[in-house]
Amino acid sequence: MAQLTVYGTPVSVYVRIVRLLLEEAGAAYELKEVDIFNGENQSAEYLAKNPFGKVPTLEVDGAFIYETTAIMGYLDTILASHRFSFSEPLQQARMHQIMGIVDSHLYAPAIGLIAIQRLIVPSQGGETDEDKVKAAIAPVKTALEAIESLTVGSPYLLGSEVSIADFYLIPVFTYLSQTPEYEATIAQTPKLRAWWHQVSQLPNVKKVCA
Ligand SMILES: N[C@@H](CCC(=O)N[C@@H](CS)C(=O)NCC(=O)O)C(=O)O
Repeated sequence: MAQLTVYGTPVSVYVRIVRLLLEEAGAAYELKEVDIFNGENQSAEYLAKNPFGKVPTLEVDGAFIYETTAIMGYLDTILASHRFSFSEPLQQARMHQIMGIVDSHLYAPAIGLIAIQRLIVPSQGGETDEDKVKAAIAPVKTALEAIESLTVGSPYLLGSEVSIADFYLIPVFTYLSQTPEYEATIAQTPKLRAWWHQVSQLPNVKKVCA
């Protein structure tokens, strides 16, 4: 079995995405802290593993893989025989659409703006920038409503089996659901509301996203 090491900060959304798959697959792995809050991700040592200074990076027997989509595809292949993706082409396309929406349209407003301004800034003694939060609500709603239209929603986003699409969305919901903007952003997404109600209770979600 390959030796797996995840480099990153445990509170990172993308680190959590990778760890959800690892935990669900029952894999043995090591988590090595790279602190994105003190700039450790910009150290020469870390940039040699990931030139963009982002977390996570996965080390497999001395080889480094970065970009979460690549890491997830790799781990799904080596650990789970593609159990967390689909052989049916339309379902596979839906899964990739949800991953792409999280990457390109949801992460920045939901995490970079709402969660940072509501949860991180005040915890460090700063004041929430209400204008930034307000401006983020519409793009978050657009992204969540798009995901809603692609999903089955019960119990998992794409049906009876958990997939990489769920792993992508769960860490975003973990943070968004702790903010006062949550109710407004999910007002038009009843399937996602029901989905979150169920998946937030899963033991590995509690373990990784606590
Ligand atoms: N495209 C990257 C994005 C990863 C990402 O944005 N990670 C955030 C933490 S959730 C990060 O490293 N932030 C630190 C920084 O930007 O300095 C991936 O898919 O892995």
